[in-house]
Amino acid sequence: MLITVEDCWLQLVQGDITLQEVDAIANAANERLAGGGGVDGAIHRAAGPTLMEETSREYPDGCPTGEAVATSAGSLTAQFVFHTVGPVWRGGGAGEEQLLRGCYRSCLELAVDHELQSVAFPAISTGVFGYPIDLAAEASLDEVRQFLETHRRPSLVRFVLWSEGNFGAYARVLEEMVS
Ligand code: AR6
Repeated sequence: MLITVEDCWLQLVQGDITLQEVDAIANAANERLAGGGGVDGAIHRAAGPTLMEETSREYPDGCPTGEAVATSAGSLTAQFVFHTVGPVWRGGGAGEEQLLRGCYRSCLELAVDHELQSVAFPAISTGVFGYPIDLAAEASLDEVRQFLETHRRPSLVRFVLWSEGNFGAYARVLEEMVS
């Protein structure tokens, strides 16, 4: 599914983020940037050990929740990995939405700073961190749309949803958004 926002593309695909041919991919990391399971594990496995060497060297204090840091991307086709830390879902009253929005905004700011054309995102926080998928879809698609409306770049933002269910949830929200 693909829509335009100003002169940019906002796209949803189902698939594996490590295989995307884009300038940067976002990683759903933890505050220590210590690696882990889920998409974080997949990205580190596909990128190789240089990714962890670089995060440890450049960001020994990790990354706060809602923010993002950039590294190179090892063996991946992307040039950069943006490590961002989503909130753990605690019922919705602990600032989760603003923190999740912050993840997307921070990564898009890094993309603009590095003059990149394309960025791919997973559904941050919706796995181990337990953020409900429908609410995550609403917040993340709205934040990305607002960013593209304001900044008119990067040219392509792609959400890469791992499961059919997650793809469906994002597609429903995006359809609602354009109708
Ligand atoms: N490509 C795209 N999406 C994927 C892939 C993939 N290869 N693999 C999983 N997903 P999670 P979180 C989806 O748990 O909730 C880690 O241990 C998955 O279906 O990876 O932000 C970190 O180190 C889900 O919808 O991230 C942190 O400690 C989404 O990615 C913690 O988990 C996010 O699930 C972060 O938890």
